[in-house]
Amino acid sequence: MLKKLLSLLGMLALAAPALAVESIHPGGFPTPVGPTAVEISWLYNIIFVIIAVISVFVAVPILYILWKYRRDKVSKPATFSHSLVLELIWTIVPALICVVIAVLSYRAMIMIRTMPEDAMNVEVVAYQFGWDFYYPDVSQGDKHVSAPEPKGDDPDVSLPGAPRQTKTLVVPVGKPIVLHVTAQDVIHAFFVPHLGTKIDAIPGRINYAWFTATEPGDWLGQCAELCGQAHGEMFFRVKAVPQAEFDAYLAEQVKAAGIDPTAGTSPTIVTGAEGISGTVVMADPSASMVQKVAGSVSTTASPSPTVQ
Ligand SMILES: [Cu+2]
Repeated sequence: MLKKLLSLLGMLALAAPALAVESIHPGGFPTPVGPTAVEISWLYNIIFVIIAVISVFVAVPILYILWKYRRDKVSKPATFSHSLVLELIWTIVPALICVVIAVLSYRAMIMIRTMPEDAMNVEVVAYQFGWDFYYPDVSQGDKHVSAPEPKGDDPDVSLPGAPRQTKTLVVPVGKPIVLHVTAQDVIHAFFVPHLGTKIDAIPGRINYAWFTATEPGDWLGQCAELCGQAHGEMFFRVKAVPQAEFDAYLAEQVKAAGIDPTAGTSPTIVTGAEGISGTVVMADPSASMVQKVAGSVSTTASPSPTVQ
């Protein structure tokens, strides 16, 4: 009987990864695009498989033992107190599994948190209830190149009687994009599931995230931090286009910002806490847009209300 049970457990354990991988996409992660999304999706799948196998190994013996040792079959309880071998196994094996998950997670975290060197910078300013995207690499002094206002309604997020527009962040295919993210009012979060990018937009500070869209596409993003009445309508899009198409798009936005591309210098991009030193940044004409927004927000805690 024990042999039969073990072979059944073995079969279930072998089938579990296949079942797990099959069931991931419907209702799970969307098909990942780019290295950060692939890394997160891969980590999720591995952990899912480990958990599925553990669940089978725990649930099946419990059900079997409940049935096998039910009261009308075994009236006398067992008298042994412990088993050193069993206890060693069920302490060491879970500990090893936790170490494996920790190492894999840490590896993914380092990869996601390390900004690539040859990236294009994009600044993201979230507000109640929308998004602004800036291209600081081609901005000049006080002239900030930004993504244009949306033209027309977005059928994917519009409801009958409630048309909605979505601002689009256009990026070139294959180019790493470093996001410098802040907020004007309350905490928001920039979230594009397909690209594996999710980062809080916090007033008074600049957060960083990166992604590379490895194929052309148009993906819906949404605010992922409850931020007020219209939080559920804070959609945006990230659109990846070939480099030549992107260059033409960017040239148009540079022109719209009133910039002469042959003169002047771009703002200094600060990738550190020094970018938000309040008035210093505000007074600096070469500050980039997120530095200005982050620097203009007071991060001093408000005095606690008087309790009567
Ligand atoms: Cu929100």
